[in-house]
Amino acid sequence: MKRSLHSIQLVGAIWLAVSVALSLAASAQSADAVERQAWLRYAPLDPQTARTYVHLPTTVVSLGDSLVLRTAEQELIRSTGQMLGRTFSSSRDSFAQGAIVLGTINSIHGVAGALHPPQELQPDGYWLTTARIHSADCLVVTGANDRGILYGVFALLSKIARGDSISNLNELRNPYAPIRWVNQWDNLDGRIERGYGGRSIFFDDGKVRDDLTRAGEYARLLASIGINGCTINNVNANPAALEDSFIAQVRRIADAFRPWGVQLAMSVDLSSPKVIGNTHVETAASAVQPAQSAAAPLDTFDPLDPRVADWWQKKVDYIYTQIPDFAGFVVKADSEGRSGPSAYHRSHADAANVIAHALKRHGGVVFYRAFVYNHHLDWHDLKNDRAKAAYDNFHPLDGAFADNAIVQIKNGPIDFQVREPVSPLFGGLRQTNEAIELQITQEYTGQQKQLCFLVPMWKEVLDFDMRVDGKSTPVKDLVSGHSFHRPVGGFAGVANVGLDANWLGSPLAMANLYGFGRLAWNPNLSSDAIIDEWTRLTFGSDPLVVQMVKKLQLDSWPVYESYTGPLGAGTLTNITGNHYDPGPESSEENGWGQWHRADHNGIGMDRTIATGTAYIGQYPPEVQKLYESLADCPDNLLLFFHHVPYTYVLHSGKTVIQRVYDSHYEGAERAAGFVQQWKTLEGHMDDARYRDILARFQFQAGEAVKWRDTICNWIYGVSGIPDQKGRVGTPQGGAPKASVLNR
Ligand code: GCV
Repeated sequence: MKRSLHSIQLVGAIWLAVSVALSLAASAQSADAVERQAWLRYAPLDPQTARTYVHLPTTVVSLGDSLVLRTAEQELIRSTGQMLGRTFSSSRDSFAQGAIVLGTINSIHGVAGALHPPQELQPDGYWLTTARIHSADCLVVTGANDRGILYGVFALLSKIARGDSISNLNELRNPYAPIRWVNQWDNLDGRIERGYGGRSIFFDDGKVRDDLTRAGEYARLLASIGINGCTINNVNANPAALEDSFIAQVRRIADAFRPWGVQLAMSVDLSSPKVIGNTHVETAASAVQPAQSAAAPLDTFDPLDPRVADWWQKKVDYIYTQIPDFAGFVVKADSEGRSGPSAYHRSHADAANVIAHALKRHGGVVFYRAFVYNHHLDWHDLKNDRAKAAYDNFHPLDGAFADNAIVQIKNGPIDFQVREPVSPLFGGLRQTNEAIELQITQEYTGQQKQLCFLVPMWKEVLDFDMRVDGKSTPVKDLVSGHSFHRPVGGFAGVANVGLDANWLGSPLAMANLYGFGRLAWNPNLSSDAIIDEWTRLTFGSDPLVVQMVKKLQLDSWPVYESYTGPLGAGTLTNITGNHYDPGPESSEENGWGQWHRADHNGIGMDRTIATGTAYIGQYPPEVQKLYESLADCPDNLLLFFHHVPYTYVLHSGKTVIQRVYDSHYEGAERAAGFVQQWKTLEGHMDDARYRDILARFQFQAGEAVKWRDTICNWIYGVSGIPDQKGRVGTPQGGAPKASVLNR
């Protein structure tokens, strides 16, 4: 009897444990599902706000039946219903009670002939307006194409989610540039280079994943911010990505993207023709099939060899049989060990053009990355300078690239550092399409473990006036093709989202993905406006939360810069290792060229025309003037451009060394302040999110102290000059440390 009671208790306990585990799993799953929605949560509005949309018609009439239009309709019906607690439904033609009408401007003219947009609608542009259609008041969401309608629907939903008025709507928005892409650096085995949010949403173990749910969800997020292309694999490309059998798998990713108007693109290795077999594709439309048995690879990848041109053409033709809306390729060549045209003494334009030519008949484009440099530079030679490489390699080729080739240029001349000047190459190409490459994944800016909202940095870059020919030529106008009337141009953001529920590895880091899309759509938006939108969409409209989250985000880049690399010192992180921890010694005495040139007498790279590497000479004259003289050079880039003694007095009146000490101490203090500021939000959001983010700020505060102490001790060790405030280089402060640089 006793035994059976025991077994009943045991069974009961197991049952309880199992059901608790199941319900925890279920609630964790639903928390995950919410997290995955990112800024597209569309939480129910409070009743008062919901009432302000009482006149919004609940019938949705779509004029057409395309895949993207159907997506737009479903998104509208589902999300308005969720936010407003009413039932929205579609109808073919029921206008009587008023309707939300979705259609291209041409189809809208079929029901409202007199409706004309106030300005021309460009591809992907949208117009939200009101009209009387069949004697009923209707809200019209229209665009030049179906993608424009989808973007218009997302714009309308964003307004409702943020409680903005939608009465008397008349809003026409065109994108600033036709190219608005994200790049993913996913490897085919499922790892992501410089990815901090889990494994690839596309690949696992050398194959495309069976379950591509996340790929579809990602495309939805991208579409909501106007992104129209996504490169799915690492720019350090595995040639196997171009095997016919792999393309057939990649087709499924394109299928997942297509409803959202996101076109798929791939990174390719230039040596592919020499690595993988030719495909023998028949070009007659009816007979296009992968080869039954692939031929042997070519013995060359020389871009000027006709067999290589033929290889690319056949490969591209085959891709378009599988993916008719394929967007194109991204190429990294002759960089960091990748093969490139130099193997055959050919130019980068030769390499880009052979691929561009193959894509041309299908409407595809090739992005050719300007991130080309020698990573075996002789560090003894003070005239060597990696920063000069992109301009030196590409400026002489201006005009030699095909019309569907785009030179993709990183924002700065080095590599996504916390502070760099803009790349001079933006001003060095007049007859070549350009795109700016920005890094959403925070490789050098805290790897999503620390908060660093990058939109203000990107704004500075995009607004920077290059003064080409002494005229206003801000970077945003150069890359979008406006300045020199180029046919294409735009924005590429290295995103590297992964399978983690919050995509990037941190909920607050998602503001960078959102902000990239918004800036690519309209670089004239302010950082404040962008973060305001993102915060309200992600956290709701509690004024305390909105104000605090915005403040923390907007403070985060300056704070991160202040304890990791003030005065444009360059890379003080561990560059031969993880690109995260402080490691100032690792920048020097190697060929990578991310040097800060600190020695006992001074610090900084002399890049002047007069005495240094002459990098400054790559800028137009007015910009040269800004940086060449010590007197004019802004403090925040001083050490990028000049080598100065530690006792050099800045515009602020402080010496360089004292500024370095103070900046690190202030930065660490402000990072600690983030914890206190976040704590004021307890009870203002769900506890899980509150605690998760609190733990991240606590961690960041510790990391800031680590950075502060490492850098301050290092610079004291190199310079021998103690901190005036007694924090470093005194018995109470950090101990002096011998440095390999103390030569
Ligand atoms: C994909 C930096 C990164 C590399 C990256 C490279 C690039 O060097 O550390 O991981 O490679 O940039 O942009 O090609």
